[in-house]
Amino acid sequence: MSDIPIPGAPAPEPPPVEEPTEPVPPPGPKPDQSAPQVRTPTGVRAHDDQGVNAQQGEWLTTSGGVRLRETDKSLKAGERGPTLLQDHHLREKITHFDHERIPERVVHARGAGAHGTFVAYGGAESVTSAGFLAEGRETPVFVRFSTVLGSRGSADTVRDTRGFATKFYTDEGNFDLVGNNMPVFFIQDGIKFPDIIHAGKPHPDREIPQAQSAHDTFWDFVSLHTEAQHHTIWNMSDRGLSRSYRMMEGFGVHTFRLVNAAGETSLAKFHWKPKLGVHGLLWEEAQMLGGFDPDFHRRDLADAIEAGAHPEWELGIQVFPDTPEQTYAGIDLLDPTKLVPEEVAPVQKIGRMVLDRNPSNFFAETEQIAFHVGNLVPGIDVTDDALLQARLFSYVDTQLTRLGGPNFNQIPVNRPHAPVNDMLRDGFHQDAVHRGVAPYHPNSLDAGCPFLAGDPQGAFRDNPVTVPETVKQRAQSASFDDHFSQARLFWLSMTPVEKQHIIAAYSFELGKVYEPAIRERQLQCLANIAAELCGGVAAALGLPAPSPTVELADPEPSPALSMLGGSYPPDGRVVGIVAGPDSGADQIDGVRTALSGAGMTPLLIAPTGAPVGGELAVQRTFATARSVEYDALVLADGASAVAADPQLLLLVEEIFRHGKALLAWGDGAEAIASAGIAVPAPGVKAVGSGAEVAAELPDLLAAHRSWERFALS
Ligand code: HDE
Repeated sequence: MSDIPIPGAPAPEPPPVEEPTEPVPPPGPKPDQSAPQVRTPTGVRAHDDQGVNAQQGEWLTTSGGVRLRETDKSLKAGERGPTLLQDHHLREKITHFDHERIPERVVHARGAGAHGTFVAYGGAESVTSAGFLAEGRETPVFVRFSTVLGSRGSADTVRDTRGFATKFYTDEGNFDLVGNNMPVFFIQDGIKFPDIIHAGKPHPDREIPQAQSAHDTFWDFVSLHTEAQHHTIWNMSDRGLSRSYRMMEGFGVHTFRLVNAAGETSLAKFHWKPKLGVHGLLWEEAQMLGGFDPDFHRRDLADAIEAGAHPEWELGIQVFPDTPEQTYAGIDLLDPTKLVPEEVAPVQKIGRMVLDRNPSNFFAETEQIAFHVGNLVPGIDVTDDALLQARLFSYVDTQLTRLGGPNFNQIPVNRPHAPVNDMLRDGFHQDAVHRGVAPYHPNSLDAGCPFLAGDPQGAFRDNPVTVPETVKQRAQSASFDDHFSQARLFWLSMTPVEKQHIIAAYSFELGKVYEPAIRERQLQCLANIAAELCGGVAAALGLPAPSPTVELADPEPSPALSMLGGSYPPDGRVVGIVAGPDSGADQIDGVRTALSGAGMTPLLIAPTGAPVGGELAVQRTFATARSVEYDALVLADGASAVAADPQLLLLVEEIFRHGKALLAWGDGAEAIASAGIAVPAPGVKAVGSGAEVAAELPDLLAAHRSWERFALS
């Protein structure tokens, strides 16, 4: 029988450890340091090459390297007397501790990251000279995913936009693609950013609610500043409730300018397409997870990578001619509240990214990584999008406070893999010992070094764009005034069940708004988007549905905007296996092995923590298992013995209510029937033996949920 370590499994009892009296080389990892006990399908622990000891040497020292003879008692005047100021070791230890925290990001404070590799397919050479996009070129990357509004300790599963920021450590320097999981933004001009964020953050008097948009100030702002309405409908869709960071699209949002080797320019939008499809949580699941597992997305990403289910995305670009108008199919490419439907401008795939390594230290890597939209490589440039222009300023500025000075690019996770000769000097946290006397240009003392690259290798190339003679003004073009047509496009592109979720989301959020005038103003915005949407929300709020104040044509729906449809692999999907007290260990072990082999993560659930069949470690008891953790539930033969247990009934009922797969073998089907659920039903199946479970599950998980189960009103 194979022995597959399972995430969360009780660690084997360590031998009693006595405190050594002689220095010895650092011991191997303690069981509680070797987080989650998951193997790759090949049986190799992903962490093995990283070194998990907190300390590398044999002796405990001060930060000055002096060996310590005591660290448990402070220096006192007598056994019971006051502590002496001269205790340098105490002061150093406490002082360092006092300064362990740095300011959290003002937005996107809550996040998780991973290392990986990007491999270019080629094909982009005709539009960009960026070396890392040349065919076959491999580039190391670090990706940080995040929510926007919440503080660093907030729950992962709140309704929000998600950040999707990628640092490419290219041979030509760092390129940062600092995007979101939604292709449009709330505002058209960066000068409005503090306003939208102040409106979305907790109210300044009580500092509540945390990581929520369901409150007065958010809806006050977006209903007044109606260019936010398009982004807002994306938030109210299931895109605002990602199932996993691994199952999100990513978007550069702005239009960028690409430059090829001949100096020809085109405009482009960046897209990340996940191999696992785009999937959401249900609102009820998201709310439950906020309590049961606030770290759900962090855990999911790290567990999947550790288990060898490495998340993958393809990078794609939509390319447009660089015309003086900078529009395409009537859409203003400088307006970040607008997208260009994929059916109008197809997304051309130019490479693939795989995330395959978890950070070794969250603070050093995920917290200290500093993205910057101005980190551009030759061949990729910015446009005059007024939102992008403001971002070019903000991302360096914010690090000066957050990372404590101007040398944050010397922090290992930020360090370019290309040689750096920047002539920037001194400042807080200067790590380098620069030599010589001529950090200036031009110089003769260093033989003129370093030299300027010039075209075409040099970055920040000023493309010969004609700027018409104009006047200084705080204004924007009239094309930016259309705030509703693309929100309507989004609505019309949804399937019925997605529309139902959007109505429910607006109803919930506006139901939490106290000020009647704000609710009514937002209903007016919804009337301008679609009568069906407005009617549904108005009915839930018990308010009359207003008539539209703008006349909108019906755009051609864009099926690419819907999350439904398609069939996806089960990589990293979490499957609960419920065993009864007398379930046989052999069959259950066989099912677990087969599920792990197929890329899924099985968790064994039993009434108590007693090993199943006397030998299989249990990961969840009925007291600790809750349905929201699983994508599917399997009821093992022998589960009928506990079919009447209220905790199991709740588990089965919630899995069914949330449209997730239920599978049973042997008498396990009785546990499903006890919950009043017919077998078979859509996504509910009984099979003859455990051997059939692994063969059936991928099909049941392919569409994420059994959407047929959701009755549409
Ligand atoms: Fe950001 N944004 N942003 N943003 N943003 C930051 O930079 C800002 C915008 C995005 O994982 C901050 O290092 C302004 C759009 C992501 O570390 C800050 C404006 C998009 C992340 C900042 C925008 C983003 C940030 C906070 C309007 C999608 C997380 C900490 C002009 C395309 C990066 C930091 C990470 C982070 C400013 C608008 C995405 C303050 C002023 C549009 C994914 O500099």
